Amino acid sequence: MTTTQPSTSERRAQYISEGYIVVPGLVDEADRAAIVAELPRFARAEYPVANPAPVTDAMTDAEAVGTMLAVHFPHWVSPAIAEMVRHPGIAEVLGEITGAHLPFWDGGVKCMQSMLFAKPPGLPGQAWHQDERYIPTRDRSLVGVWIALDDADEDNGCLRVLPRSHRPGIIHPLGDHGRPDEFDPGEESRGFDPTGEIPVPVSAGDVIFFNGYLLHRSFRNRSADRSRRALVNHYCSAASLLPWMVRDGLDIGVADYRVVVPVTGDDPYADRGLEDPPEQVFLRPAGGEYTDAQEIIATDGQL
Ligand SMILES: O=C(O)CCC(=O)C(=O)O
Repeated sequence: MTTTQPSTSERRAQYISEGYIVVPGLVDEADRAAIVAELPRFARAEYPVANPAPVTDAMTDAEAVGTMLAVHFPHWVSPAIAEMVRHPGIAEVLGEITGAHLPFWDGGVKCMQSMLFAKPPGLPGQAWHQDERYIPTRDRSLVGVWIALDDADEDNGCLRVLPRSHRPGIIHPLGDHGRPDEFDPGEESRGFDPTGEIPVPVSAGDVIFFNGYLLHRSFRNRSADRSRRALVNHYCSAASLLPWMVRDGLDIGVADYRVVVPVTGDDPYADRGLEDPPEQVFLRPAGGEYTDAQEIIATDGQL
């Protein structure tokens, strides 16, 4: 894979046109290793976990990590991952592209979510979806930042995208995917032509940036012995209100999720303050639902 970096304006133009860009080698080996080292700590519940995995001391780290597909919101409790949310190279690219669809954007960016994927051999992918469906910014500033912790290819279930599918700026309806062998529980976007879908193979340390309206999915990890680990963080314009995980009874027009991390620029809502994150993260177990754990956190009184 080439390591030639495109210019800032080329990256921005490709992001606007295609809905995603790949920046090779953005995360160095030390940072990559620091994130990878966090996975067994979550599997062994060395950090506070709402739904701990069935892991014993006798298990190797690989066996322990093999019990889970992903960790939700690891940056709430892991200093290494909190640092990665504000990684300078990633912040620089976000400063170029986050408001690429907003002519008067002032450069402010905040992070609201992280997910640490283990995806060991045999574990399923995610069916077609648009992240904007779940994290509503509605101003086209939502960016997924997919940090490859392993080489990822079609064999171990790399990210797959439908280039240019972000262009209409519409949210597609959802339905059952009916393929539990391929995808984890969760619905699938419908009502679009998937012709033109492409895999996005990357090397460890490469970073994919994709628009929140871009249709994407991943397949099962079919490899015999290769994990497909990735840290995926989500960001948006600091000016976006985020009616996400809205408390009962709150006016949706003013609801604003404030468990966020300021990354670049000014926070125009700074006078509201930030909210502390919940004290526990939750795991998406291998082969299991995770809604209950999400509810535990959502009713923890802090979201
Ligand atoms: O990494 C994957 O397999 C899917 C990630 C994804 O769909 C997302 O972060 O929205």
